[in-house]
Amino acid sequence: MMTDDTIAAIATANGASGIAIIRVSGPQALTVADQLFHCKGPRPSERPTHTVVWGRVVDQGRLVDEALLLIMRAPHSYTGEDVVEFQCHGGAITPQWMLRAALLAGARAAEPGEFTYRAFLNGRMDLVQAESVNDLIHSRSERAARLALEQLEGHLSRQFTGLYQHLVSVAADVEATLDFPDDELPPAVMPKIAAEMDSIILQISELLSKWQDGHRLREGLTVVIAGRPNVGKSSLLNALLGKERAIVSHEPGTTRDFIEELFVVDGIPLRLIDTAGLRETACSVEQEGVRRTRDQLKKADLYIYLLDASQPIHADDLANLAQLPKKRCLLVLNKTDLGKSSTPSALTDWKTVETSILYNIGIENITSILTELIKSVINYESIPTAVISERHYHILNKARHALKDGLVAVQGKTDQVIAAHHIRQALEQIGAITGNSATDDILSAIFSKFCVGK
Ligand SMILES: Nc1nc2c(ncn2[C@@H]2O[C@H](COP(=O)(O)OP(=O)(O)OP(=O)(O)O)[C@@H](O)[C@H]2O)c(=O)[nH]1
Ligand SMILES: [Mg+2]
Repeated sequence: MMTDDTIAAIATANGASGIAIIRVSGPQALTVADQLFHCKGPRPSERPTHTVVWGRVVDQGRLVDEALLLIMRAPHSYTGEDVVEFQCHGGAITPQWMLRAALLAGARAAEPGEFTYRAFLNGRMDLVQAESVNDLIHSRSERAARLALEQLEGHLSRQFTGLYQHLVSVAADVEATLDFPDDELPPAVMPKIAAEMDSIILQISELLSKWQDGHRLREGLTVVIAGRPNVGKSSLLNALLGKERAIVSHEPGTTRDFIEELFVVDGIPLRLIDTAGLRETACSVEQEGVRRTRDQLKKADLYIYLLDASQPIHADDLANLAQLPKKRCLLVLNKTDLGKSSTPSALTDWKTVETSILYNIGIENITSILTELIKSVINYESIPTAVISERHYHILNKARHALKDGLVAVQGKTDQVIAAHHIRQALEQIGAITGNSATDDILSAIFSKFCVGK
């Protein structure tokens, strides 16, 4: 990516919309605006920063659109460079014309993430904050968005920066010991360094322990809907989603391949999975469906197990339930409109909801118990400081390894040079998180995931 040229992109989503925004950033941004934008009074480049002006965009004598122009001069802009934004009419055509006009006036089409990359290079945000921009855009639930926003505000960056600075001071201490012959080193020095390293390892471990929560919050919890054929699993999926997503039929064995849909409860994204009914069958396609259901059952976070309440419980149900973790499972006794058989005593201490999904009865009770279950697998309190990115997780793990090796060297007094080497490694790792020591490869891997215009 180059940064001394001027880039342009449509910053809003494609499709019919009232307004679209064309963003231009770089040293020539105001020149591009001067060429395209015709307004009363001074030209864009003669106007102060943070002003808005109405005018017409004209490309080679042809009117492209009426638009508002926003002027944000360096360094007070998203990228830290001169930025102009055209607010024009949305839709499939006008924004494309506007972009083409900006390109003809001297800008270059931006690559994905290039605006945020420039913001990073110009010190407007660190790498952790830049990543959160992408997380925010792709958030699938309110809580995930709030977490990304906290990260953008620097919450997580501050923790990493603190860690980095702590590590820098330990590294300096260790390097200083290298200048001493072993027998002249004051005896308190190495134990103090070891204690510092220990506390950093602890901090990293704490961050890592919260990763699971952050990760679940972003990717969503997997909730498998299971049970014997024909009990109403697909009906439940449809009722929760409020749409006819899965085929429902009175024939047992209707669902074969599993069906996955996103469903948000209490701000947490859930990946609801409707599965093939569990039974022995001669049909090879259904057998494959049942095998896939069992696969899903092994890796789910939460379970909804349906029973036909009007029928006496089947031995298979008891066998299936014995495989599921009681604390993470909701038992749904469906078809109560057809009558109620008594619940076996073995199931009385399971979380249970009675429903008649066909008549839309009891669905809210399912969502409220799901909320309780979610709380049992995600620690809501720890979320604001959760490490959510997989990249951070892997780097922190490596840094912890390096530090542990370093600690062994310090404690065993094997060799301070080796200890210093491990600490430097850890320092480099943590630096790669915030961008203090990120390589070009890391940077392009991060920013290429962005959409164009961000
Ligand atoms: N009476 C009654 N019928 C229901 C209820 N819920 C679902 N059904 C009916 O039961 C039949 C089976 O429903 P599905 O949702 O297809 O059941 P399933 O568990 O997905 O079945 P498979 O995909 O075959 O495993 C359909 O005819 C539904 O209309 C209910 O609460 N009461
Ligand atoms: Mg089904």
